[in-house]
Amino acid sequence: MNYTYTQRANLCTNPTAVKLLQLMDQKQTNLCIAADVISKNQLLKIADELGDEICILKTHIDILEDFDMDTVIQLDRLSEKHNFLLFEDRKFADIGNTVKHQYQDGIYHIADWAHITNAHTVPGPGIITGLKEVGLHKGRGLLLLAEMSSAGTLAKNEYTAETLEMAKNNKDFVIGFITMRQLIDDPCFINLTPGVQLAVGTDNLGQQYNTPEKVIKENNSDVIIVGRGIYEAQDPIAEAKKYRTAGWQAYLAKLS
Ligand code: S5P
Repeated sequence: MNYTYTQRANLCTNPTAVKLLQLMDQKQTNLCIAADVISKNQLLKIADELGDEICILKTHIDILEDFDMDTVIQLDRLSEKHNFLLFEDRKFADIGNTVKHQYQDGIYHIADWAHITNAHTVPGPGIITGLKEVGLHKGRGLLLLAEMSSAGTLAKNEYTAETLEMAKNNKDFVIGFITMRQLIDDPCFINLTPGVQLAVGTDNLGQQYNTPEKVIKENNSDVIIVGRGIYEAQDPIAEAKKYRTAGWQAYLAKLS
């Protein structure tokens, strides 16, 4: 059975998962923008101009050439103004003790502003325990990379299966997956899928694209992650509206 995002919110306990599922239905959007730009002004412009179209703004905060703490103060204000969540796509991949520091310390202090972050499971479950020590009491949520969109990815078969087990054992903090499709029928795990454009295709570095319809309706994912398809368009706002509509129509079609 396909639950609405709101019905799923009522079944979950992690506050970030609840907030995300509720705001998707409230705003009628399952679009996450991957704002992979390298200047603070470009990033804040995207957040403000596209904020009403999205449920999540995904950052790679370490690609900014002029990062300062004001960047995340402004992002936080924009996330409240437009009602979206902040997802730092940090892809942690080290032992628990190291990722704890990477999550809370350094110059980015990710845990202090990012509602959501993500991790590879290659080190084993200690990576989740470490991140959880920092993020759980702040109400943050973690996504595990169960699959990747790139050609030749090693995240498949047994690796993916083990990742699902780690998620099931950490349901208080793990709110879902980066994945190409729904992998477990559990309403509290939210599936986010990158590699989305309006036409199927590839880039020249191994990225592989599927359409919003395929991702949401056929593959039963929940959130489309779109980067260059939007921010490299001539009119990013108009393009974001197209992706938002395509993603939302696919969700409605799946429900009916
Ligand atoms: O498997 C993955 C996981 C992620 S989070 N493949 C991805 O492409 N991503 C991220 O999604 C990637 O880091 C980038 O920020 C975004 C895709 O960007 P696009 O420009 O190809 O849409």
